[in-house]
Amino acid sequence: MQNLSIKSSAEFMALEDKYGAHNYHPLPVVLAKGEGVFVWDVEGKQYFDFLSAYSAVNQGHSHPRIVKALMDQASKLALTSRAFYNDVLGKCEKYMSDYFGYDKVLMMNTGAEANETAIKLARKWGYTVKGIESNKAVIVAVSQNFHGRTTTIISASTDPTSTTGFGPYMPGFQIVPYNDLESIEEAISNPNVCGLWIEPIQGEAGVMVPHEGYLKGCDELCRKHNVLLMMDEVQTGVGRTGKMLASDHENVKPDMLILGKAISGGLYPVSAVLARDEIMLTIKPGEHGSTYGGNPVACAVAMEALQVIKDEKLTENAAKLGVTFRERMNKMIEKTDLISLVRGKGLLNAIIVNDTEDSSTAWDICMKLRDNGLLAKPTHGNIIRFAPPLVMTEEQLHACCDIIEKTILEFKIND
Ligand code: IF1
Repeated sequence: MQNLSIKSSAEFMALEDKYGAHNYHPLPVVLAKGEGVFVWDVEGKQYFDFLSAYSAVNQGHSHPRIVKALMDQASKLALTSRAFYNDVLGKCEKYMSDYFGYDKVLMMNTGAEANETAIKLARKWGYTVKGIESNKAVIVAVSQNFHGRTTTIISASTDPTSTTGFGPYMPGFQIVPYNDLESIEEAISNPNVCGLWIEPIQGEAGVMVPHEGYLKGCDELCRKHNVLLMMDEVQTGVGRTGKMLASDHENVKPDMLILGKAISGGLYPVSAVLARDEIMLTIKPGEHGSTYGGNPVACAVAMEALQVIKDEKLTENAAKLGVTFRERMNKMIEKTDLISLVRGKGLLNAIIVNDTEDSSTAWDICMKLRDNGLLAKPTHGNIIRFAPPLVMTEEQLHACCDIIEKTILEFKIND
């Protein structure tokens, strides 16, 4: 590896600024090590990680079991492509199908690719099973969605930051208001609709939790109108919200389950779509694929990462610590005008800062949180998302709440 003699945070940030695309505005901290709930910067300062790489690191940074699975497989057989069989993919497909209760799984790499795959499956099912006229299929999505960054996915986005300057857009999407079952029924009663595409909780939009019964209502409407319920659990899945899947909070079993992020515990890009045979087998050999999709390393990592979730009871821990976290935040909110509310499920939460969306207050609070040893980042404008690894202990969670409370109660706007 090139031995650049740089070592300070400032030098690393300058390097990224000079040689990297400016498609992010990271918090100014340069990380060099991660272990469990902790990360360390290049100067050796320790932080609690309260973002978990947007809920990809549910199992904690560099979980030893997952690292071992990665290294063992990588040193044996890393990539065959799907031109040939291998001795890992079938085991992983069975493991994941049994784990989530579906007939089959289609393995991809990123959450966006899994959502793209779900779009293609829904359309193919629409034409070959539901009987929609060729090229007339419509997928209904909801406002403030986030499903990834590809040009097809942003064609269903209502966020100008995601869409401006990237047209023309893919046709075949209809957007209805979020959390509104009436508008969903009106839209999916159109016989050309093949899928309803939602997140059970909207992460990027600011941890928007729908009203009780929303998911059940969506499912019932999909049954009534013969439309596939496509559930994007890329961010909410794998124990994050205190259930294995956020859909489980309402006992909803979507027709298509879209997973990513924490199915590999942050060690390797792995994503997947799970569905019953009637849907999955509409795609024939040669009609969809990916060079790395379902490769042996991805499969070995995914099976170990998912087993860790069960073995360490991380879903139950997220449920328990989530209650503690929201109780602590609500007590803090009583002592300050700066924060208006806390919302979320399990360990996917957000606080709403009492300032305008375009103010720098949420960012400034995150900068102070960084100084006090906790890393988080604003999602939209005045909302700060809090999503620590699910391996956190009760004691560590209270230490984090102490940091958040100290930071908020000492914070002076424009300080
Ligand atoms: C970025 C957001 C979070 C996702 C859901 C699919 C994907 C994501 C529900 C795509 C990815 C990431 C992407 C990353 C930041 C982060 C994010 F702010 F973009 F929206 F978490 F909220 N479905 N979310 O949350 O998965 O292709 O990234 O593997 O693009 O800035 P991916």
